[in-house]
Amino acid sequence: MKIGVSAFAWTSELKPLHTSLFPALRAQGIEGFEVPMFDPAKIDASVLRRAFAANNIECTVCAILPAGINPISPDAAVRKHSLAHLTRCVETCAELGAHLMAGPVYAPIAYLPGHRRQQDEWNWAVECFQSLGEVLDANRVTLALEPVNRSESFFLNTAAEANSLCAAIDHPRVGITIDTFHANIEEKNLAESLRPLAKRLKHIHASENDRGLLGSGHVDFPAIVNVLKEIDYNGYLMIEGFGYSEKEPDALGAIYADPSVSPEDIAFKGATYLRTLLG
Ligand code: LER
Ligand code: MN
Repeated sequence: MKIGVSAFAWTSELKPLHTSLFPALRAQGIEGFEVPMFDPAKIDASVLRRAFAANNIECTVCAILPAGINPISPDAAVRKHSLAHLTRCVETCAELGAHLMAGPVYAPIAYLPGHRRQQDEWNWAVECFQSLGEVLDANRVTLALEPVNRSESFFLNTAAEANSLCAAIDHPRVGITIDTFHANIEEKNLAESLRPLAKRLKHIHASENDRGLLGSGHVDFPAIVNVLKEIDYNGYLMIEGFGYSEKEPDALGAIYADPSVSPEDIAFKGATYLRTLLG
């Protein structure tokens, strides 16, 4: 397993100036850095790609759908536009040199239409991600669909649901991200919920129950890491937490993080904690 950190610790809007963080990340043994992608056109892929290569850091992406993009919309025109958006996201991953795109890309965050998931919506999601398969192959990108908790989506909340969706899509480049923050809310037994995913599990967002410092809350990371070892998971433990810094007004942490926990604490102390568990 490899340890990485998401830019979300510092910012939702990654700017080329954030590449100045990279040498310190590498010096701390952090191998991967996750780029949040809302609008792929806003990402300066060539600058970032050079900085990743210069610092020997692997890039992964977390795509989050902006307003107007919705693969499970009842409007066929919106669904078509959404596939085009996802295609641009995957192409931008390739430009960044990333081979993995995580994120809840089946629907926008907080798309809560007020009904249970319907069969049409499930079929539209399957259709969308099957259609994306060729683009994933051509760009050598794996899509790791991320279930999120019920206040962010009605569509995919649990590991078992994500497993069923992936089985229906049935494409080798479509797998699953499990974010321990969301799973802590939705699973009866978080660690055991990972076991049936086996090879479909492509990515982990390691996140405390309050999105703060790993090991400071009640997510049972020792049990999670044990199951990951038992299923031979060899992807990232990508730290997705939010720190507080006056210098980072675009961070979600600026709104709710513990003021005594900085973005660097989230990354460096989090990585040290995970390394201890990996042994
Ligand atoms: C993205 O990785 C995530 O976990 C979502 O909660 C973002 O809103
Ligand atoms: Mn996540």
